Amino acid sequence: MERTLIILKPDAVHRGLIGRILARFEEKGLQLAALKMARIDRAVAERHYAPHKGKDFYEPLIRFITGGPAVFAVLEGKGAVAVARKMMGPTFGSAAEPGTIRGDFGVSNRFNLIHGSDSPEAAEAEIAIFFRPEELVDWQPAAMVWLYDFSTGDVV
Ligand code: D4T
Repeated sequence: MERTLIILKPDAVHRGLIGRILARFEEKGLQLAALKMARIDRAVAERHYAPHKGKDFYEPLIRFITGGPAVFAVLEGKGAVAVARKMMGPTFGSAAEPGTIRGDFGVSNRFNLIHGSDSPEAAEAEIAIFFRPEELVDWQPAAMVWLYDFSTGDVV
């Protein structure tokens, strides 16, 4: 199954939204493969946001993401990268549709609560930054056979 990396940013942690946001992914049927809390240090933040270096929002963004604890989760599921991105909504809280995480919980165009990998390749690279291989737990939810139809040989 495809994996994605989710980061609950310091605004989500400080606002007490960890449980509510993770619950959405659990309810959707994406399964947790790893979970931890840590502070993102400046070097990691600079690497993560390297494409934005030089932009006017770069320094405030680095301050924000390093300014409190964050929660890191690896989620698994069919098309997990795209499914999670859709659930998050677009970058700016002010523009995100109700029903999405950013649309329901935030209004800021910077404090946008959550990061999700934007491709399976990016997910593998980001997971390797935040987790050691042995921290990924290989398991199947008991309800797996009711999450997907496996009866045809495919995962539908
Ligand atoms: P991340 O990478 O944090 O998941 O965000 P997105 O993938 O949704 O969006 P992004 O890379 O375009 O932006 C990264 C981060 O920068 C903040 N930001 C962005 C900002 O403060 N001002 C801006 O004008 C933009 C475009 C918000 C998210």
